[in-house]
Amino acid sequence: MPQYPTCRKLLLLILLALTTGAAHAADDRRTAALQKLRAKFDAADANRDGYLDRAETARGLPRIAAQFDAADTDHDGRLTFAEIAGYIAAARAGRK
Ligand SMILES: [Ca+2]
Ligand SMILES: [Ca+2]
Repeated sequence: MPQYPTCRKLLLLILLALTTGAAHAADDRRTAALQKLRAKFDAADANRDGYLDRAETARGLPRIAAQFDAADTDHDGRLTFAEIAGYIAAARAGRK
């Protein structure tokens, strides 16, 4: 058996480990940001119904409150965590 393919396989494995490591770091940052947002959302949700109405949003997430209608994608007058997270992700993607 020649050594070369093994070497190449090892190199590929190292490359794979490096790239997935970088992807994980980005995932970790995203997860940390989402956890922070979740904590803010829960803190802002004064009546604990799982939604933020305008007043709750204004108190807890003033920057989102300014964009309330844009974030409220189903236009029911209240924001779910998914709506806020989705809005932030879209805003971030648009800024790039
Ligand atoms: Ca609420
Ligand atoms: Ca909504």
